[in-house]
Order: sequence, then structure tokens, then C-alpha cells
Amino acid sequence: MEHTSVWAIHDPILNKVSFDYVKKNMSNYTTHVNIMTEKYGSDQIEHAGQRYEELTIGEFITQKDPRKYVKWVDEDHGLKTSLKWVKSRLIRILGRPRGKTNWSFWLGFKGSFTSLHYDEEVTNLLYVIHGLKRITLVSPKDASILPKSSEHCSDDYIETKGACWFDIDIFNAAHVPRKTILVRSGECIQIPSGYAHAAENLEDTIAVSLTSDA
Ligand SMILES: O=C(O)CCC(=O)C(=O)O
Repeated sequence: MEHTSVWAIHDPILNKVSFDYVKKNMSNYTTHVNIMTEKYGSDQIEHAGQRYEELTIGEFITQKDPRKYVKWVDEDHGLKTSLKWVKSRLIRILGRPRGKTNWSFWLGFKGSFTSLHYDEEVTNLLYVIHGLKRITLVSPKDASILPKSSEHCSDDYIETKGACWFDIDIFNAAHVPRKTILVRSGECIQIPSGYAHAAENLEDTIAVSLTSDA
């Protein structure tokens, strides 16, 4: 398994983005909330043709439901306006990755998760602003024999365009070799390129990821 680093950043400016901050500034903003199943975490739901719900951020935070998970991506209107500064701040702290850079914002309560997948992006820096995540990593070799479930998958992850989801409940598949890493508030992890990964929110967690195609 490739060496994986987690490093402490503790940026006081990003630290402002708490659940209270989001509630105060974005309560009336309506967003898609992924409804998770036991097996599939956040994004895979859409691949599996399953449900998402439209909720305001205020409703989402008030419900505190671990089966619901919010992921906003760069293009999202709400991010572009209310949280635009977060992307610039992230780039200032982490450095601008080469290539086309994107970012996502993750808002999930304790128990929410993203199941096993790999991304097409080469660089993936995930920074936990508040909360605690457990990241599960599976090497490309070990992942290559696992069942895959989306049209974006090919045998070689390099050819992948779009996220490739695995048809496996990795958290209950003890036979699959993996490495798990805790990422705490103020810490950042670089997901090794080409590694399948899954994330569990062990506490109510807010995170941001900065990705790029180079
Ligand atoms: O934090 C999460 O739920 C998922 C993170 C992830 O999979 C990613 O950044 O690619």
C-alpha cells in the first residue's frame, strides 16, 4: 500500500464553516440531498437510480438524519455564491493543483458515508473542517477483482471517465485488504491516485475536497 499522508492544517478561517455557520448563511438554500441505503453511500445512489430529496439546508440540518448526505460540487449555484471564498482559501492553503481544478463540499451527520469508488481525478485532497472521517483505501490491485456497478468502470482505472462505483458493501467485506485512516478536524488527506476509497462520517462532519485532473 502506497504511503498515505494526513497532515494538520487547522486553518482558522476555514474553521468558521461550522454547521451553525451553514445554517445561518444558507438555511433557505434548496439543495439535492442524497438518500442513502445500507449498501450504497452518497453518490452511488444516483448511479443505482435511487432517490434524492429536495430540502432546504435549514431542514436538512434540523432533521440531523444520518441517511441523508449533501455533496455540492463546483458548478453548484449555492457554492458559487455563499461559499465561493472557501475554494480560494483552500487553494491558498493547499496550493493550486496542476490541471483543471474542482472542489466539493460535504455535509453529513454521524453515520453517513460514501461507499467504495474511484474517481477519474488524479489529485484528490480531502480536508475535514469539523468532525471525523474514517477513510478506507483499497489498492488498485485489490480493487481490480471487486465487482463494479457503474458504466464508468473499466478494468483499468486510468481509462475511467467519471467515478467508478463498486458493487460491494466494503464496510462489511472484511476479506478485502484495505487500509483505514482517521482524518480529524483540521486535517487533510491526499487520496492516492487510482486507489478505491470509501468514507464514513464518525461524527457530524463538514469537509471539502479539492480535485484536479493532473
Ligand atoms: O467524504 C466523503 O464522503 C467522500 C470523499 C470522497 O470520496 C472523495 O473526496 O472522493
